[in-house]
Amino acid sequence: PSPIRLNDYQPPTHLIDQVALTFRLDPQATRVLSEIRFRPNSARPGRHDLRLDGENLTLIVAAVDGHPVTATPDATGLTLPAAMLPDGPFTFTAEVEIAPAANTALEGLYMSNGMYCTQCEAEGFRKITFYPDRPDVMAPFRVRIESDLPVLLSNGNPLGQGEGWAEWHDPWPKPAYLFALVAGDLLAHSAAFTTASGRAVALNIWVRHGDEGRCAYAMDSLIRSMRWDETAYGREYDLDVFNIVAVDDFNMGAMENKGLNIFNSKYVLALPETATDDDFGRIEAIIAHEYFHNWTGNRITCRDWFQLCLKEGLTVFRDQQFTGDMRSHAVKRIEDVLTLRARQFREDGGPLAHPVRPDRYVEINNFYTATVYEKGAEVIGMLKRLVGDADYARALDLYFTRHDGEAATIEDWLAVFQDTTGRDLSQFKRWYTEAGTPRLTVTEDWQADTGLFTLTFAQHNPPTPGQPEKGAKVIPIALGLLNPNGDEVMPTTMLAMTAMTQSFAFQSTADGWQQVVAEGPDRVPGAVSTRPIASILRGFSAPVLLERDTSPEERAFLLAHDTDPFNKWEAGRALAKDVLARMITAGATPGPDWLDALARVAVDDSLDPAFRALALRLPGEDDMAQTLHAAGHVPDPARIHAARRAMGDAVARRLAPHLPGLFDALAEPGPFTPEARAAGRRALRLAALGYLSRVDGGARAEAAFRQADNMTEEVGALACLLDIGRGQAELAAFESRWGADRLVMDKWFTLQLLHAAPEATAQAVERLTAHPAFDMKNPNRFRAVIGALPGNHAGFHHASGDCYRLLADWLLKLDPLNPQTAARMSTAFDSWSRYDADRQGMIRDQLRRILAVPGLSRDLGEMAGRMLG
Ligand code: DPP
Ligand code: ZN
Repeated sequence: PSPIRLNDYQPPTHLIDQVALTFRLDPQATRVLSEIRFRPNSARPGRHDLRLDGENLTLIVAAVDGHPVTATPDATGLTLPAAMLPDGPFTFTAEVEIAPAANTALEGLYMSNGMYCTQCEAEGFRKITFYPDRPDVMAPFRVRIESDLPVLLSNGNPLGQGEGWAEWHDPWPKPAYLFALVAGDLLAHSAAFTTASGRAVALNIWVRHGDEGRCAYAMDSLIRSMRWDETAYGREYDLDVFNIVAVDDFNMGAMENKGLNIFNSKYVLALPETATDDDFGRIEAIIAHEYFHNWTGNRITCRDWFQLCLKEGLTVFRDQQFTGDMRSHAVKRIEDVLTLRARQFREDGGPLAHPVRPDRYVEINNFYTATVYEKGAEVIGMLKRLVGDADYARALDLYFTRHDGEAATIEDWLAVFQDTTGRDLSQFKRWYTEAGTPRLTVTEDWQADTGLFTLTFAQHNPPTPGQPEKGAKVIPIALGLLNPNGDEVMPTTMLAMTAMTQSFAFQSTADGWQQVVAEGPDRVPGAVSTRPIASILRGFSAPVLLERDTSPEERAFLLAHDTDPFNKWEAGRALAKDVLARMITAGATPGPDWLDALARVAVDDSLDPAFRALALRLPGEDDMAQTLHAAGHVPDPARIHAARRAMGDAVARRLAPHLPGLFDALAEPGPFTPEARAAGRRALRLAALGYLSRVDGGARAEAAFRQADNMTEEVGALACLLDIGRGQAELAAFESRWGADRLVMDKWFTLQLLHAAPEATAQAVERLTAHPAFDMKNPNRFRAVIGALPGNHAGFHHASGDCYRLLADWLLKLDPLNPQTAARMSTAFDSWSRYDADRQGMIRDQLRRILAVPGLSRDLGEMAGRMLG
């Protein structure tokens, strides 16, 4: 199939004033009746055919203003020729039949555990009825549902309900991708919310019977999100009801349908005994994310799917701010950067690299990526850093007033910043249009006689598929200076780099260290001073690879003294990666300096336990493979694995005297609470238990597993045991305790795969996929096993190539049923070019094998093709 291109965008030929839908639900034969008020779009003068999208629909009857339509649908839709359309407004009516029970792709209207639900983003509505399925066609919807099921939901406000029917009306014009319908035997966990201006909103979380007791945390997160958006962005909710439904079979995390969010049950249901602290954190973040879409996505939507980052980047940015406010900005930032590097930098450095705003796609579902979401959020963070908080707030206010009710573009988004600040953002826009992670190198110069300290930055923007050459990016570089005593002598200062190479000079003055003009008549003589220590790219102020020739002593100094928590962590991280890289490439052993520095952080009670837990986490194997590859090495997965284990053992021996004390002191008194402070203590306690298990043979972890009264510690202790090759009895106990709980059992599947020995990983896949509870049709279960495979780096890349073959086998099995999830999971192969020729050949063989399969989906076909290059 040929790609769809941004440059080919044309406004719609017709707009819609009103949509009325009636659903007569039936698993095999649902009838959908539609009545759509069209009018010609004045932006497209002249008379045009009206193209309606439609896939897998059986057309029963259609008419224009009551005159039967004789045109017949093709495989992707129905064209109403201009000749049969009136000059002015007209009503198109249609009746179609669809089979939700046969819909395994989970796109459009489908069934999950006897309940009907929908997923229409990006292009699922065309599997429900004939419609111009594009986001720049927005309309108010009225929906009637006919079914014997007790709970019948759609978007907007309820109009009425009776025996076997319900009606809904959504007054806010919306694109079809935000349409939703749910019908099932559900129970609600309910609460009430009053908006700042006094609107009473009924809040409901709808779940299957038996799950109603697991909704309290999601509801609490929703209420906090609604309040936060009022105070942080001045955005209020705009309907009388807000419904959330939890669904077990869902391709994504959740979906922001207007007034009726549909969630993967994994991101709703939680009790202390079934959900980990990470689960609680993700529930809070995703509930917030989908709620925030009500303004950034729904009230203002995207003109076309190339603009996906307009809603996703901004909404991720907003949910990150929210989590920072709720928990800890420092910890949140570190976690976000870890994810960004692991997922987005990886994507940006391989064959799947694409700009934050792509300019072509074959299948839009393949562009719900780390680049669009996470780098999209980073770009907004940079914009905010460059213009400052006050102008960011003014620009957002302008965005909301100027574009409310519209389908907007990245150009519109940048224009509100330009109009607010008077800045020219044409260079900044490259962040949206050019792919690849910039490399930023820095060199330092110190003139003792003049007291001038100069930092010279050079940026390199590597080529990516289809983009050999790139211009200089605008890079905000947050900088602080410390003196050798460890005192901060220049607080965080934002430097804006705009050239390929650029110097910034600093001098000690009567008012402390300041940026100065390096040369020329403005130069004032500086005060006598000593050379400062620079803390560069504080808070990870730009998504770049910073390359800095720093001594281990300077890194240890920053780890001990930096006032910026991100850079403090980053210094420790860089030290650990240097040590590990030398262990892998030169067979070195970890030196006492690094181990001592790590031990000081571990026992420093003045530091947040969550921060200490992050500092104790060793660099991951995939991260090391990526880092070594970037440094010009060919990573050997087996060596990386062995070296990382040796590093863990060395840390365990060095920390051994402190570990029992740490572990015991961090036990939480009283009942479990999911809040951040307690979660941070548990994270450090489990980090200590992990190292302790390497020196005590697992005795404490066994006891911790038995005594755990929450899932965080139960699964955490089990992971410690599996990590040292034990835990078989505990796995069996876990299975017999949780066998009936799908969400908990997903953890059981994943753990075994992640902790399988490299040579036993393929067998683990075979054993787990043969388990009676493995169900490839359930995306969570498929992700729990097959999706976890690349997380076991040494196993996945074992020299036998068995796991490559197994992954390809499973992708090909899933593709006919659920192409979207198959395509998503195929990205495990995107790092092939890092490895040796044998592995490259084996992976490429599997990609070629996939590509050769007749009838392969557009989704998986596009991915395999792009990865082969
Ligand atoms: N728009 C959804 C989200 O990111 C994904 N389909 O929230
Ligand atoms: Zn989103």
